[in-house]
Amino acid sequence: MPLSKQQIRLTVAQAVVKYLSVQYSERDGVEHRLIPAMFGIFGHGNVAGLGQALFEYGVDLPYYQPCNEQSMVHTASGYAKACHRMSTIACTSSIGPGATNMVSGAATATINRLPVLLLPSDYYVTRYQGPVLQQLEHPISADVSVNDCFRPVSRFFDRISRPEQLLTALPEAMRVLTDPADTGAVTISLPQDLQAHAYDYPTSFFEKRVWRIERRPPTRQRIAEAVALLKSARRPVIIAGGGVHYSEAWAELKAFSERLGIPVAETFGGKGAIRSASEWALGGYGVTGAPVSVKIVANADLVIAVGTRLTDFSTGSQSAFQHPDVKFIGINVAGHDAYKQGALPITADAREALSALTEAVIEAGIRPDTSYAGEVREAKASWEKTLREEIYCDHPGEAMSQAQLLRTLNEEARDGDCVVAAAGSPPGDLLKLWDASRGAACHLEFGFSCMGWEIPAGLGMRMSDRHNEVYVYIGDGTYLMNPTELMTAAQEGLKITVVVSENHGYQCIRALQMARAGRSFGNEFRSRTAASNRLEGDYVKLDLAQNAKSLGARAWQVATPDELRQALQEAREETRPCVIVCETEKYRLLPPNGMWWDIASAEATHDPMTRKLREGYESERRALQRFHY
Ligand SMILES: Cc1ncc(C[n+]2csc(CCOP(=O)(O)OP(=O)(O)O)c2C)c(N)n1
Ligand SMILES: [Mg+2]
Repeated sequence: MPLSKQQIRLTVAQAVVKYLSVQYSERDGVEHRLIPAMFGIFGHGNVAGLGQALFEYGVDLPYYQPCNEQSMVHTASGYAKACHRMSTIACTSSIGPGATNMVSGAATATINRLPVLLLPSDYYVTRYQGPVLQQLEHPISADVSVNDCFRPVSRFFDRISRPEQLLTALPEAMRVLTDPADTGAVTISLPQDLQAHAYDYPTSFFEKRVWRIERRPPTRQRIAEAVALLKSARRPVIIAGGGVHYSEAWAELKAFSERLGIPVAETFGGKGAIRSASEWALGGYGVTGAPVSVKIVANADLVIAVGTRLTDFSTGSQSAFQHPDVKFIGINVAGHDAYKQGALPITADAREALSALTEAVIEAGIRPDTSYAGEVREAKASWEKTLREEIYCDHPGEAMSQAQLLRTLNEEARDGDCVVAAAGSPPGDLLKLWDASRGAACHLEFGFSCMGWEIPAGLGMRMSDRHNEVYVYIGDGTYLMNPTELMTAAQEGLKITVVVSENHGYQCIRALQMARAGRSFGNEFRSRTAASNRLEGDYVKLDLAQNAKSLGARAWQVATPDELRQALQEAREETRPCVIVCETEKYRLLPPNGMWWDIASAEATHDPMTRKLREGYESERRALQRFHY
């Protein structure tokens, strides 16, 4: 039965390409192409399907070539993050390992609520060929494939088994990608034979379609309830998360904070939510945040969480909120997050909720408490003193510290540039030290904290902005895990500047290990010694700069802040991808801020060191942890 009079005969893969080429997003009257490009690595699963389709129909859906399927998903989520979720990139993989390589990318995107469209290939839908190369056969479930691994890490999953299913699957995929509460990885599994099967699709399916990214308004009743809480609060604080960026609620957040005199602490996702200098900005907050924000939050009687998931890094594993009568307001597009901590939930877009709240408090005549302003000022001044005297200073006989590295990078970054980090000590260091009020944005992926996200995500950010510098700040462990997208950056002439802190190991994990187990084990890049049969020998000599050169980058090896500054200035003029390897002091990580994190020491042990640490852990847990519901 024809579905409409006008039809066009296309393969399933050609229909996907044609459909994606005409999808748009729109918010506040501004339209963007929802999916302007597709990344992919071809194999037998997609070369004759999507590969052929991109070649014949891909004029408006340019193809990009990554080096690794996980990386291409990271590129897509980095791109989406920089576009504040208005656009993303599609990713096609072959079946089997190509598909499963995308699973970590999918989880990273979903946890960070970043839209990505994944098109893994799948086994033969027609079955008569028997198992195809790379097919996992499930003995009692013939319709299971490795692609079922995508289900828990996707916000929408469909396996297409007939060509006409695209008519419902693709619109639903677009709806989820553009829904602020539901968005994340969307996976459409495409059997390899089906990709090449033809069907007479209605031509109207390929007409331009615009998907509005809705701003959900708050209800009047919730705003009134929030005003009542604000009226009686003496020490309110705002915890700003990634939702502030995604909603582009920067001005509304600042206005609300300044009008009411409420200090703002920023989570990893929310870093830079206060974009210009403000006496109420407390900077980065959480287990690795600045001590000033930790102190103010600990004593707050009203915590207003805006667009944050409140993970353990923000709650200090439920030790952070110490005021005996602390109350919470949760502003979030997702009900799941708005209700956390037993909060008064305002299930709404951050910008809408903050402007409604500001209007309502003005009407209610609520005035800021001036003594609170003095306290905030003092706490900030004391942190600035610590920075000057203890953190940025030289330590004789030691290599450059990561704090000195970061200060140099911060000083060299200009308005419009951005810095990217996800794992190791870099995201925590940036959260604590990066001054976003200088104009350079800070994109931290700490939802999944996926080592290897940084370089590909930086590439995605570069794709969204070809003018400003994109700095990727990573550790040596992270560089070793995934440097290969430097080749894609070179291939596309997309410059990113990667700054690597070479401290010869997974030093942030070693520091945690020393605090909780008390013994260094398995976290440094050292060779095996015969005596202990452990990795306790010499540090392995690496030449990461040489490695980066081999992948098409220009590279520098530096040892001092001045050398780093010089390299950063040269990198700014460069068109190729750049990698600056900085030797840093191994154990000179940034000092902790006093916030607790529930990482348990071993409950049973013969090691006196570990036993002592366990005792400390238990007494801290008893003293600090409390629950809010
Ligand atoms: C894919 C992945 N594997 C493991 C981890 C756990 N992990 C977190 S940080 C880290 C060490 C990172 O080392 P490096 O990049 O050198 O940074 P440093 O700790 O030295 O600052 C590890 C292994 C992770 N976050 N992601
Ligand atoms: Mg390291």
